[in-house]
Amino acid sequence: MSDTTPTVGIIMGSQSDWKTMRNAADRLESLGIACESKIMSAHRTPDRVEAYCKGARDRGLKVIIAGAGMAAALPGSAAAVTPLPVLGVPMEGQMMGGLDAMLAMTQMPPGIPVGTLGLGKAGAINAAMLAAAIVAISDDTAAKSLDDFRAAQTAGVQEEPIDE
Ligand code: RP5
Repeated sequence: MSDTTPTVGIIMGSQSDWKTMRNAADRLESLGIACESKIMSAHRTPDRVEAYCKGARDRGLKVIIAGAGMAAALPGSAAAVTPLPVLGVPMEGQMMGGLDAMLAMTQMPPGIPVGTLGLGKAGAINAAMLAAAIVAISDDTAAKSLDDFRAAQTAGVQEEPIDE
């Protein structure tokens, strides 16, 4: 761990999002970057979203990862009240496979951005990788961990395919 104080906040609209968002938490843990995971909803618990996001920078967070599905307003709601970078992870869903959530996150009005990742597990993992890169800008331990991870990932790719 570069520190035990969380530098990444993972928020999600529902318990049902955790099976996806835990992939972000797991990747950050494997990188030794402290994070915290919370449930809050733009629609069901708006006061919780506002309180958490307004206080996020003062508590030491550097970036927020927000996962949500359906109307997927959580990342935008978070971005509206914090100056921290907000990375959105759209949940895969029944409506157009989750495209509804992805479009909701990408179509932010100019001035309040959400950095939207891909759908589901891949998006959650890449949100963690991007959050790690943001933290690494000002954290040498995190930067070394990220460099090591990427080098190991590269080394793990064989040159020739094998029959499976
Ligand atoms: C969104 O509604 C949540 O992010 C979740 O993806 C979706 C469904 O929520 P539940 O009905 O499973 O609680 O706000």
